[in-house]
Amino acid sequence: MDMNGGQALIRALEMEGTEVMFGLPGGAILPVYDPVLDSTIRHILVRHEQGAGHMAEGYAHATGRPGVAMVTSGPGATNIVTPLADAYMDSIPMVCITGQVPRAAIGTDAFQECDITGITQAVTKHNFLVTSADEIPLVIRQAFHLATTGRPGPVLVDIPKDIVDPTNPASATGWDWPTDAEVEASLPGYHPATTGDPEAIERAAELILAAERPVLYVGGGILKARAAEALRELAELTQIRVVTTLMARGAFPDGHDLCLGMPGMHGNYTAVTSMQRSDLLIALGARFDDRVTGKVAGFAPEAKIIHADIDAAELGKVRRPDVPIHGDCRLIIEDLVAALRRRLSAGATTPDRGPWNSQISGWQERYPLAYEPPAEGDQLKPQMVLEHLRDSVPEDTILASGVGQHQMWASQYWRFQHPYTWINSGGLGTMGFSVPAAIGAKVGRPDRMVWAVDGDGCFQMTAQELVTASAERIPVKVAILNNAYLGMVRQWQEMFYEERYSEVYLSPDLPDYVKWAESMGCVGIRVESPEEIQPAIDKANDIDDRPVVVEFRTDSREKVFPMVAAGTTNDEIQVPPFQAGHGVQTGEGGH
Ligand SMILES: Cc1ncc(C[n+]2csc(CCOP(=O)(O)OP(=O)(O)O)c2C)c(N)n1
Repeated sequence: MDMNGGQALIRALEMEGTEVMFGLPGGAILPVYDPVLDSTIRHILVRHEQGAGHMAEGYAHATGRPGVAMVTSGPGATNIVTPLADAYMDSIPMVCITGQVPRAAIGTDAFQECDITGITQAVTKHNFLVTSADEIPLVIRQAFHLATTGRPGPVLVDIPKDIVDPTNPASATGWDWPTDAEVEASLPGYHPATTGDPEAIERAAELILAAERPVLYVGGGILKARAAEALRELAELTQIRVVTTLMARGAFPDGHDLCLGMPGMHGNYTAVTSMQRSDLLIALGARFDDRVTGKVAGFAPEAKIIHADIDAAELGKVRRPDVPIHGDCRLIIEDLVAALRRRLSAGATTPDRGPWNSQISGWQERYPLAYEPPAEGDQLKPQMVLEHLRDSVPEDTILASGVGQHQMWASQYWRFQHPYTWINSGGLGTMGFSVPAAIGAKVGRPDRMVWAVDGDGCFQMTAQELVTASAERIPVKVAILNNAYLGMVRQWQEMFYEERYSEVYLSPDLPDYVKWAESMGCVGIRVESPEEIQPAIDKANDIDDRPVVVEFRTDSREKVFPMVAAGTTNDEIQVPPFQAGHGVQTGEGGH
């Protein structure tokens, strides 16, 4: 069948199962936009290319399928660099198509030319500059294969205009759809790992049975590996407590007796301290991020480490594992469960973990996540808003968040019971992530309620995508925790810069969020007093034909606790002042 490169590109995306793509056209990608009109693929026209990238990420987070974005050359391409970096850090499968100037113009500083493969080399799993129309189907197949297998990540495909432009003879091509075997053979150096080394798995089983104070340290890789069920089996079989990192919230149900919640800089006391005092950390799809370890030299000093990861580069990158296991986490866990069962039925026993379990319960009792209730006349407590929201939505609601204090409170105070219900920017920490990510998630999961929790600073970065949501009838809901500040930065200035507040004040009224929401086709609601919280949430939950924005006026003085200050060890975790004041010994570090 004869076609042009642009048609081949769209056909290839269809063949890869693309149901939706997010993008914005321009000169270099124009010829590809023409066959979009005849395609089964739904195209969502964004208002800024950053929005397209984050929508693709939100879609991928919520569905497990790769998100697809398409933008033009030059500024279109550079506008999507942040989402690519974000997807790279958080291992999100994504395929991004960029237009490029015609081949003959490359390197001439042509209008809207930029070297996007050069620019994105460090933030993509792989990228391609396609040099002939005939290559398009194979490159698209390679791109999807690379994005979705092994450690997932973003792949960029840069397409010069002349090979997709039907007016140019260079765009003429046949249609040759490569087989799976041909795709694999075309990537001879790429061998994503599958099962783990059986000997390593046996050594891991031995360590697990011998440990007195084991903790399952679960990272986002568990979700990428679709391993939540396998993890549950492992935890229940061994009765080992589980911490879920910021990227793994929902991988193990918060309501489960064995769940300790989130560790890290703003993790809860018990999750942080149990890791710190553990004698065996079983790290599954986790990468010993500095926000989890604190000062690495002082991290979990007595713990042996089992580290399973799909990416061999993670093993020993931060902390040398006693047992490294390279492979797919789901398969590794399944093999580990089988090895443990064999040993248990052959009579293996575990040491008495009673003292450890009571130590954990003691910490949970003494240091629950807590905040001081508002005094009469105070502004809303952000944690209280989140508790109301959490208790008013279906359990499988998808929650997206921005970056800052509101993100930490959302992760702390929500109750994640299902995988793929928490979407946030963990590695890159990208302000402006939540609104477009929530839109992408809702497109992928229209059956689910989708809320974005955002800060007033973050909201101002990408709010215009609510115009996209209104135009496309994507009824997401946004809760802005408006504390009139770049709150997280304000918190650091208060705690570490002697309350010298530099360039963090935003104003509560500028912009007027309700009017802004309304002007974008959304319902806008403002909440200023505690009595208004519940009715506003109920109203927002009832609206299903357009986006809703609820602005909550929150107390700017509120800080996120617990906190492990940057550069300190997890022993130095700071609980909120009203808990610290009780004179209780706070772990062996004590303070
Ligand atoms: C794009 C980007 N710029 C700057 C930062 C640094 N930063 C981290 S949190 C934060 C404040 C966020 O403010 P807001 O959205 O109002 O949320 P809050 O912390 O008040 O909840 C800033 C500026 C960032 N993470 N991302």
